[in-house]
This record gives sequence, C-alpha cells and structure tokens, in this order.
Amino acid sequence: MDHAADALRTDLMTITRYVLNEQSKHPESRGDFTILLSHIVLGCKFVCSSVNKAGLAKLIGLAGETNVQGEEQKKLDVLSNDVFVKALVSSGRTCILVSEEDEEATFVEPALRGRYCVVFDPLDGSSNIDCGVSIGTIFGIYMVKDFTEPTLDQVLQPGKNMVAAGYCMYGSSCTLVLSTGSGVNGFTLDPSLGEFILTHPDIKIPNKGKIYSVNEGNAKNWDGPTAKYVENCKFPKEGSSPKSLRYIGSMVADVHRTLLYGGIFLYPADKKSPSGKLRVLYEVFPMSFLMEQAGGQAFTGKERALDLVPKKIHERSPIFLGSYDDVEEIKALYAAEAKN
Ligand code: AFP
Repeated sequence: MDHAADALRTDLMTITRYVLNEQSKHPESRGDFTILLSHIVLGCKFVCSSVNKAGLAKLIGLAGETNVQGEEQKKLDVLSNDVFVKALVSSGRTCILVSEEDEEATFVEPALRGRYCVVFDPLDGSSNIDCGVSIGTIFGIYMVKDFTEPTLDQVLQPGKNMVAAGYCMYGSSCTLVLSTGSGVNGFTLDPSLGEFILTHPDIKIPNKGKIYSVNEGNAKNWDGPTAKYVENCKFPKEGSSPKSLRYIGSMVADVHRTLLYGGIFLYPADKKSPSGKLRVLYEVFPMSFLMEQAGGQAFTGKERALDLVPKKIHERSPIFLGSYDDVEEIKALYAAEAKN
C-alpha cells in the first residue's frame, strides 16, 4: 500500500488553505487578498454550476424565456458578469473593476472601497457555450496605494505590475489556475466538497512543445513573420518533426493546453485587425503573467507583452505566448523583419 500517496489524498490543500499559507509568509498582510480571492472563487463556482446547467436551463426557460421561479432567463455571459461584479464589490476589497462585458469601468462606492483593481472577462469564449466546448473566466489583479480617489490610470498599467492573475476553465472538470507572482498552481473543483483542491502544484511549461494553436482561417491576411513561423511549424528544417495544430477558439482552453503540454498559442495582427483580436487587460495580460510565471514567454510582435502600457481599457493587442524556445523563434522572425 502506498501510504505516502494515501496521505496526499487525505491531506487536502484547498485553495483557501493555500492562500492562507502564502499569506502567513507576509506578516504585514491583513488578509485582504484572501478575502478578495474567496469572492472570485465564489463567482467561479457559480459560473461553473450555470455552465453545467446551460442546456437544461434553456429547456426549462423555453416558454417565454422564464425559468421555474418566473425569473427572466439571462444570457450566461451577462449573468456571469452580474455575479462577478456583485461578488467583487461586496468583498469590500476592490476600488475599480474592468469587465469585458461593461463599456465603462466600475468605480466602487466609497463605503465598500478596498485597495485592489480587478480586470476580468467573466465568460471568455462564450460563442462556444451552445456546443458545450470548454470556456472560462480570466482575471488579473492590481493593487493601488491610494484608493480614496480611484482613477482610470490605476488600471491602465503594464501587466508586469499585476499582483496576481488566473483563469477558471469550465470543461470536463472545473480547473482554477492561479499565480500570485511566485509560480503557478492549478486547483480542481471537487463538486462533492464544493472546494477547489490543489491538483497541479507548481506548473512549469515545457521549454519547447509539439503543438501550435492559431486560427489558420486568417492566414491570407497575416504579416510575414507570422506566416513564416506557421510555415516552419508545418515544414520544419530537416531533422525536426512538424508540430501538430490544435485550435479550440476558446482562449482559456487553448492556453490551458499550451501551459500543460507546451507549444505556442498565437493570435496575431492581420490586415483586417491590425491590433489583433484579444484584449490587453483581461486576456493578454493575465495569460502572459501566468506563462512567464510558469517559465514561458509572451510577446506582442514588438515587445514583451507584460511591458505594454494600455491607453484604453478595452485595447487589443496581438499575442504569441507559450514555451520559451517556441516564442524565441517568433521573436527572431520579427527581429529579422525589423532589420530589413
Ligand atoms: P468569444 O468570447 O466571442 O467566443 O471569443 C473568444 C475569444 O475572445 C478567445 O477566447 C479566443 O481565443 C478567440 O476569441 C477566438 O477568436 P477566433 O474565433 O477569431 O479564432
């Protein structure tokens, strides 16, 4: 009998226990981050449960778009946003919220203000909901010194200033991946306990991967370095094997696979979308933060993604992220183009 493995199975490291352990390493900490995170976790559990019931809820809601309680059925992304905004405001630890769903930032009323700014996409990949493909919530957290007079500048900061970032993937299991700036850990929701348990400690992305992930339907509009890179993935120099293509079209799922298996995820600029598609604050930054913390890299085509300073809350940027060596290759192609 493997007693060590058994002890591991019975000594459950929940996400709250993990964050409290981390907190105890900082004696000056007042527990604000732990409280904020517990509200984010609550939002994730709610969205997970709603995503799981989405098909069923639709059936129930068919007649007049109302559910059994007579409440109006809300689209899942709108519902998820409402839940996260309310959970974050009621935590009493936030001062500014930026959500993919809201055109303007939310400034928390003075009585409930705290020192964190949270940028988030409550339900990323929502066009995949109806066919049951994995989708997720993405979040990034900044800390501000003075939260008495919050201003937009406090969230228009480079991604390297984030104090934490993560995502929760609603897939065949519900997995929350988090970094507080000292590595990356993955927690899986045990539905019977209602707790996220540490299942993927200290995630490190392989230095090089065998998979590339991109929407190849946009290929005719790509720039030279992106086209060349993808060409090299398919027809590598003699001696190396071609990479496999995997593309779900749901950033959380594509990045999660990249983080665990290695490889590269690309959403480049193209002639139709010169700034790419993905949003800097709540897609590019949190995922780049996690990649770097796991030993990978994230690049915009011009610079390290986390050095970018956004000018608008819904700004977009091209992004190439994943295994260190794979991102090095695309960086070299952009550098060569800049020289010519
Ligand atoms: P939706 O939320 O509209 O489904 O968009 C998802 C997303 O923002 C991101 O999760 C994907 O990586 C990317 O868009 C997919 O975009 P394409 O459909 O253009 O490949």
